Amino acid sequence: MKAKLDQIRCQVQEQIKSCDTTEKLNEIRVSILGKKGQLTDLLKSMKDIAPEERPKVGQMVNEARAEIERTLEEQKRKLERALREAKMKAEVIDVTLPAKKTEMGHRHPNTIALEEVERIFIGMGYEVVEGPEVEKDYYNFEALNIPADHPAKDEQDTFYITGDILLRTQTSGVQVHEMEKGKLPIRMIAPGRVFRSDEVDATHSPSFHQIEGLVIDKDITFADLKGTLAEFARELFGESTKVKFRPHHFPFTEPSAEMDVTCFKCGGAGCRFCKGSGWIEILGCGMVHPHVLEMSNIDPEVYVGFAFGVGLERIALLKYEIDDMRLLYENDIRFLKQF
Ligand code: 2NL
Repeated sequence: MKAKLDQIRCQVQEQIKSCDTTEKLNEIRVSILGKKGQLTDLLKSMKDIAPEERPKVGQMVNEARAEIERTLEEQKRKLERALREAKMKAEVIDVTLPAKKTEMGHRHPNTIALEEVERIFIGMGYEVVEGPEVEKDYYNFEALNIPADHPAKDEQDTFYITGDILLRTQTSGVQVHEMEKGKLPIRMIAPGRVFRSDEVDATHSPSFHQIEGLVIDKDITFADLKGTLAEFARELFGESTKVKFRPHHFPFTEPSAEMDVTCFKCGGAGCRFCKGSGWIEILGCGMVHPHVLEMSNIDPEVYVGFAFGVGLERIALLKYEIDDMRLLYENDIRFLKQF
């Protein structure tokens, strides 16, 4: 019996130690310790042993069993550790490998131009205010002194949602809301998307962007308007840029003007870019009409102001020498990457 036991122990120890998977280890466990295992069989043959010998033999079998279980457990841990180490080795990251090239996004020329304009006016103490793209007729037209029969109000030019709700055609409404708040003085720009019922071509789009500016304070004069907008032009187009103001008409300003800048391509000599004139039209402006102030509860006897409006796409097209506005809306990354 003892010889048999020793034989099983030796043989099993060998088997276990040369075993290389946990599945095989399990098979060994079953073949030795399982219901029909060798050790179990041995216990069954206890009945053939003299009763006084049984406790001793029983103890031996138990010890052998404990020993085999220990070895099984040890080998199992060894195998698991080896597996973990192999896995870690396989997962090692080679930090010297060249990185994958990721496609980077790019700021849109409109965004670059807008941030530049905002930077200039913030530098002069202006606040940037945004407002809704859907507006009441009152804030888009009436409060700006645009009469009911004005051609701009025609359905051919304006997208109406209902009879008196529309997609704003200018960002002036944002400024009317600010004036109504009654907190003076005001020094603000209102950038944003505007809508006009235009056909798409190289210079038109039904949706584009505008930046309007408004200053209201005591003792503001046309000289303040000129100085401010001349400085804006110099910062945007370069120190040597000159400006000129041509009389114009807007219902919301009086007097009104359009401002031209010297062509930054030819410096004013005349070229293809400025169509030979040496000047490029850049914005509309004027002194806020007294009636516009009055409608927003500002006393035109005490307060005066100037305002201006400039197309963002126009600035982007000029600054980056783009000759077709449609390029700004196609979002072709090969185009956008250039700016
Ligand atoms: C243009 C130029 C302009 C304004 C916009 C304005 C706003 C308020 C009061 C008075 Cl709240 N004016 N904005 C002034 C002058 C020109 O835009 O070419 N518009 C069609």
